[in-house]
Amino acid sequence: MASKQQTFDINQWIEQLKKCEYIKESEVKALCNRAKEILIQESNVQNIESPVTICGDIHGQFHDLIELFQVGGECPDTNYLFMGDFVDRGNSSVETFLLLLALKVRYPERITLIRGNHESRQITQVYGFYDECLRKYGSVNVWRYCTEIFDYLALAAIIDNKIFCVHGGLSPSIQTLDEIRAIDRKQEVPHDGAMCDLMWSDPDEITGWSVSPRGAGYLFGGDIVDKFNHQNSIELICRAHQLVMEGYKSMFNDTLVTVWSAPNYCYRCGNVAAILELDENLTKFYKIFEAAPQEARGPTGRKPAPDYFL
Ligand SMILES: [Mn+2]
Repeated sequence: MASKQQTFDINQWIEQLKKCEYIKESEVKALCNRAKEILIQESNVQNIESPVTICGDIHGQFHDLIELFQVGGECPDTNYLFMGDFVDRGNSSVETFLLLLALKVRYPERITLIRGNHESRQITQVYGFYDECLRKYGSVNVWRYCTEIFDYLALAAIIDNKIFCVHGGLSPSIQTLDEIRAIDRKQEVPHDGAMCDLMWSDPDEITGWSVSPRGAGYLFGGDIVDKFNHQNSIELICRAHQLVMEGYKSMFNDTLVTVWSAPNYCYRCGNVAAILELDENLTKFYKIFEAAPQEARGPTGRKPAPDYFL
């Protein structure tokens, strides 16, 4: 007998989403409910084992995400860690986030998603995701389901207890990983404090801490990284959050690296993208890729925001 109960066909949703077709609102709701059950179990600093491929910002560039999987291998054949900023800026934040979330539900041990500063109710109302949900679904329900899931995403990850991964960077309020583990993360990204800094901070060629021109988070120098890494027995900090024209950038004698995975950011920056593959010995191998060819992406929609500072 027909019932109102939503059938849960995760494989079919993944297939649809991979074609950049968005799934029904009721299916998004069911997907988010299942994702919540999985994400709530994860630590603020999610433990991951190598081998794993680390990715930076995607920003709704769906066709470039498909290109990323071509370059890095499909999930679950390749294990993935995505370091946040799945949404905003690009034309397909809905399909991008829902595909990653569907892969998380289907292969929870094979893909890790951590939160970026754009996984926020406030930021997504300014930089595109809110408008895109409204345009594609005719209501804000999908935006509400997704932003609720954002609150459950891990804040950071640690690979083989040696490589610390976070969207933005360090915080003057945080000395140890245990202090990150103690944060109550199930909330909107605050305007200041430890949780905010992890998503907003940037490394810089300075000593100590400095005010960030972003208006949130801090700038931190190599001495801060040395101290944090030493205190937590970490070899490397891996983070995203800043456009790098070459796709990745190593700083402070290879103790910190930025990985950026949105090629030709905002469809106009002309940069290449990178992913960082770590084998079971944590040997690093960067793979560089360019934007998906124009014929793969269809007509581009709305113009990107005039600045790309966030
Ligand atoms: Mn960011």
